[in-house]
Amino acid sequence: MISKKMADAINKHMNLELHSAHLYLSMSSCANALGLKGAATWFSVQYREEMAHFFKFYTYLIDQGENIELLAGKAVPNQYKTLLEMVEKTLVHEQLITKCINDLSEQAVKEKDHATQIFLQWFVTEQIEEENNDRDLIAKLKMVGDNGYGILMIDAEMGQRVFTPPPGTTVMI
Ligand code: OFO
Repeated sequence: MISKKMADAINKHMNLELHSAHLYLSMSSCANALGLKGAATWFSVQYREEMAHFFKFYTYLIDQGENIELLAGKAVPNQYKTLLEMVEKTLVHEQLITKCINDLSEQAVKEKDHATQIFLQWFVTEQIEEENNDRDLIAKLKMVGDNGYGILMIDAEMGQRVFTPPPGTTVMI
């Protein structure tokens, strides 16, 4: 049993996760256009992670007997000058997602909705990792500045990232 208010808030956030997926898929294509194949891989893995997050929310609402509502997606930017700009924008976006997850958690506490509180715990922890990954990359990119060799080293490292489906996700991704 979930309140209408809680279900609506989760539905809205589920759509934001889908927006995140589009944002990172677009960044993947922009990284590719800059000749940074490793970064393109990193962002495509990020895209798949966001789709997994989307499906976690989707499945939760379905399991709670709710009908999901897909809201029309907003267009995402497709022009970035540098990899640093992309990763900085990624961090800002993830900070917004963290705030949204915290707001959902607060609402679940207020409503004494224990099931939703437990469900959201995974996302609370996940957001620490998401922001941390971005901060690490920003620090490295600032360290190398305009040095092409340094950027290529970071690009090669980013290309090592592989997608690991988060626990409880289906094979829909
Ligand atoms: Fe789903 O964590 Fe990023 O947006």
